[in-house]
Amino acid sequence: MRLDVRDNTHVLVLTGAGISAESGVPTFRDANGLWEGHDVTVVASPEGFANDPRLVWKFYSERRAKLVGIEPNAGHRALVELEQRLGDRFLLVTQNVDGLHRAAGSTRMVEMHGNIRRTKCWGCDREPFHDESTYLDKVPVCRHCNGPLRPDVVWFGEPIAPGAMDAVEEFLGRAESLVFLAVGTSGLVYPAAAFVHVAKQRGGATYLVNLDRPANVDGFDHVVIGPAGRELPALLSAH
Ligand code: BJW
Ligand code: ZN
Repeated sequence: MRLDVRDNTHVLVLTGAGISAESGVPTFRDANGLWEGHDVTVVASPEGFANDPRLVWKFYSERRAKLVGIEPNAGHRALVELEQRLGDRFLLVTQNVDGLHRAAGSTRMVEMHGNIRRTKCWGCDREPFHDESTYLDKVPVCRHCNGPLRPDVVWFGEPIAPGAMDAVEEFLGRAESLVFLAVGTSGLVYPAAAFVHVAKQRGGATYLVNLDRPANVDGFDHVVIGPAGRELPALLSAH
């Protein structure tokens, strides 16, 4: 199968943890969604942070440390090539916080769940800042307000990263002919899981590349089951 891209086709791509799996980044729901016996959806939540910020920083610090030396894979690179062909008729929205799309060279890209290598303040509005430090024993403190610092990622119940939904709306607003492609995502987390339905409502053709059948599989017109590093380059190869 090939993605059907014509002269005026706009392609909106949504990626999830599965696209980074072949780079060696564990998916969110690997190990049955557990980290050291804790439910990751609790560790990655405002309630979890309020209850035990040290534990939450340990979780994110370990994940920061594991990203050192990790490289993008053929799936990330195939999306860079597609962007180069389409220019402004391309937008990539990623749920991933690992920064691998940017490392691969994607530029028309929004990180809707934030970035794990940024830190922000839980207590004040200071600008989030680049941070690769690991905090294993002590919760870091803000030098402006003395409040606890936290990773600049989006937890359940929090609004999507500033500007991300606007970028999607703006893109959909100028898409004459729309193709939507989801890659490596379980279709369990909203609003990302609903993008396929939004695309269909707007007359878009919908494609999926995933290792297994996700929760929202029924919304897709074309389904490719297999690893993204192998299937994406094939699906996106130029005619
Ligand atoms: C491969 C592969 C390979 C493996 N090749 N494939 C509507 C209905 C119901 C509930 C809601 C709703 N709207 C909102 C909600 C609430 C909530 C929600 O969705 N709850 C559900 C659980 C029901 N959503 C929110 O709270 C969101 N916020 C929001 O809506 O705000 C509204 C608001 C407005 C104004 C004020 C306040 C609020 C926020 C969601 C935030 C999600 N955050 C996390 C953590 C980020 C930080 C971190 O990384 O720690 O984001 S949770 C986690 O899940 C992470 C991921 O980005 C996200 C999605 O996971 P993903 O990427 O799909 O990974 P996996 O592991 O689940 O799946 C991987 C897939 O890849 C699998 O299918 C594999 O088979 C496949 N795969 N290897 C191809 N090689
Ligand atoms: Zn502060």
